[in-house]
Amino acid sequence: AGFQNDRIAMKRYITSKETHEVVDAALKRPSQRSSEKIIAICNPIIEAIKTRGDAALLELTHKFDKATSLTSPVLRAPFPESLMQLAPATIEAIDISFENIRKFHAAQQDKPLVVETMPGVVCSRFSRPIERVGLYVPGGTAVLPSTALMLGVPAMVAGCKKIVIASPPRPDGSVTPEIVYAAHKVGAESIVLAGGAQAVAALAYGTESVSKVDKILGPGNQFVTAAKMIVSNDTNAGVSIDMPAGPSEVLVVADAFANPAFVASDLLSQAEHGVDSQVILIAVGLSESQLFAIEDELHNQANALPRVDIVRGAIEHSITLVVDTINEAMELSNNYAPEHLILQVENAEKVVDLVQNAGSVFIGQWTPESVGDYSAGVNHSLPTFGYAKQYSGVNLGSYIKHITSSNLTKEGLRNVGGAVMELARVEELEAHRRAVSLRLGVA
Ligand code: HSO
Ligand code: ZN
Repeated sequence: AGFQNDRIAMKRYITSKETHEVVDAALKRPSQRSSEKIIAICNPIIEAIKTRGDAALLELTHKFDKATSLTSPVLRAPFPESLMQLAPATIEAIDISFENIRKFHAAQQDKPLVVETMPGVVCSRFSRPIERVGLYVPGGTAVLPSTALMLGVPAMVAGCKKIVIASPPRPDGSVTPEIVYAAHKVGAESIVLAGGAQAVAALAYGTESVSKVDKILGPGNQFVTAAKMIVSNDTNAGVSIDMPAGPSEVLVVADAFANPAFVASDLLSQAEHGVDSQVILIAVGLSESQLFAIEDELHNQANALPRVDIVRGAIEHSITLVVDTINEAMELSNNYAPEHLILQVENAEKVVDLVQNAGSVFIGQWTPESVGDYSAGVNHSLPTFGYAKQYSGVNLGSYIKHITSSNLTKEGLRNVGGAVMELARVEELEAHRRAVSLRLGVA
């Protein structure tokens, strides 16, 4: 009982009173179970799928998802209406979100480029969709039909020919109707009723009933992530992945203009994802009483949440950093490279100029992260664990390859041929040089 009454509070650091080392250590992500161990668990699972296909996939699903009644690992489109029975309000919410996500990702389509680099030398770039994509929609402590939309809508917009969704079934062998409805809306060809490394392997190599794909996207636990890494390193699989994934995280920058209740609600909406989630508050020039107001809100709101126990776990390794200026705040934020960055500060729009590393930014007090998680139109599949330093979140480009072309006239070959022949000579690749000299009738 004593435990239940413990105050739910993030550890507080006044950065001006701490060394750099202490602040950096405080901003370290909670460490992950050693990836070697996870890889050692995943390898035999992947091998089993490769060698025994559907039979192994079903066995593993029976074992890990307790769906012992499941007899076929794949549900093929068209999906029966009976599997997408939803309340009208749910359908409306999915439809609105679908449309906003569609609009935002459709606008990301780039036009073909054509550049004449020299007279008669025309270089072009055009795009084509990746033909077959596998979208992993996690199960676990929450059902995430929103992830099916975030991964599926851009695939549909990009024009991917085959969209395969994989998601662990419920113990009764069924998929949540919201996921089936989302799969139907994005035009998925099938739903693979499996999770974990086994689902990833099935998508990478194909089985009797699972279609092999060219790219696997979507978040997942450490086994899913490790399996994605393993299959993408296997040249025999011929499959790529979106990005490495870690636990979800948010960093909120708040100043005296921020509403303490709003700030707390944003921290908690990320904290409820999992005990391994990390939430960080950077408080800019807040007084003791302002800090206390946020902490009080956090404690009270947390205790009213159904997932308070998960929140407690996440908050245990979450922190507040108190800084003096917005520049300090943004420097810390850029170093941390948060998946989600929420700016609840005066002139939040201006502060966006200072953002160097972040998955997605939520600007101003009327923009909770949850609108981006579901319905605003931006994608919620974002780089975590500091990977926002080098990765973009899932976007239309994630489903597209760019192909370049060159097209020369004889005049063009005359204009550029000298450079080609000289570089071929330097590299001592005579056939390269002759492919030009022969055409131009020169020595
Ligand atoms: N915040 C999560 C996405 C999500 N939230 C799904 C609710 N459902 C990771 O970006
Ligand atoms: Zn979320």
